[in-house]
Amino acid sequence: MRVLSGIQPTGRFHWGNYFGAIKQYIDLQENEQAFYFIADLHALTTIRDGKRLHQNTMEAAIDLLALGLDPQKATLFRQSDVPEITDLTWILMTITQLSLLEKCHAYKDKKEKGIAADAGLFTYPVLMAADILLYDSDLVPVGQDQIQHVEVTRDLAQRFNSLFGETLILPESRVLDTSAKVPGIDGEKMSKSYKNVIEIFEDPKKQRKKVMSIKTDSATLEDPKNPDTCAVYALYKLFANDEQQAELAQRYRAGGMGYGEAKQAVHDAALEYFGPARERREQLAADTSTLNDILAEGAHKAREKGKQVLDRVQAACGLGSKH
Ligand code: AQP
Repeated sequence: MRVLSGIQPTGRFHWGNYFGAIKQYIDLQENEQAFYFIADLHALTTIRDGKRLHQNTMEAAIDLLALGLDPQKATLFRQSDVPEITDLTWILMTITQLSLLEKCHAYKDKKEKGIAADAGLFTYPVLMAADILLYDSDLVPVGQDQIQHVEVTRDLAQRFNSLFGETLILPESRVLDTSAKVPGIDGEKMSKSYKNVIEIFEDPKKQRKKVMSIKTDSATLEDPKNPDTCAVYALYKLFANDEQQAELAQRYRAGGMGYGEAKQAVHDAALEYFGPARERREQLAADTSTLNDILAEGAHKAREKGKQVLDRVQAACGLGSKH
């Protein structure tokens, strides 16, 4: 089975990216054919600074490797190193109903928050569909916010197949119930564009400050607290084992424990959890030539597969010379 997923280099990765997506990437590389890419073409809709985009892309690759992505097991590549992707995007664009894109919540949400929408942001789900379909992907590990885009991918593949004959494979999304929507410091979905993120590799002091600022209700120290509605508890659950989770939940319900103490527990647990990755990251950052080799090798493998599928698609719809 082929697993594929992409992640945007729009800033440093945060806990939502890790528990929603990256952790799944690492688990799935063990037994599946995994393709993971850094979505620099997608990031171009928000970053208009060439140096910064390049730098972010390299940092993203280092972060993924430090977090456990193994280039011997998974193929890691940069989206823009596979130019076939934009050929397939155009082909899919010609069969995409505008009404389908208007319904996509990533675009709708950003527009509602006053984030300027251009054609790139509006057509992002078509590029994402091409990302998935170009490699005959079966499974796409994502956070909850991306399920709709995988549905759009299925719709487009189905439409293409019904117009031109069976050509494209319909993918399934894979979402983990426990981390489908990681909350940010304001309790909303953790998201770079909502500026509520806690970055994985942030300086520990700065990270602590952010953790201590997580929004809670106004219950006093003595009051019993509800773990099920509390962002601090939701974040603690990501790092803790079952026993630790049950213990904190019990202390919440009993009262007598302040949110400050719970936040400190989140901070300590996160430092411990990502400690080994922080160390690996320092070593990887010092060796850019190995990093470039990994990305070049990944692009080569991804392109080989991408070319095969694009040939099939072009032949089906009458483009190019292969009929
Ligand atoms: N809060 C989250 N909870 C669970 N999963 C999440 N993901 C992102 N935020 C959460 C998952 O991370 C993967 C990579 O996402 P992306 O590169 O598309 O970035 P994003 O979704 O755009 O992340 P942001 O921070 O929300 O960025 P902006 O603000 O630029 O949109 C995806 O699988 C996503 O589901």
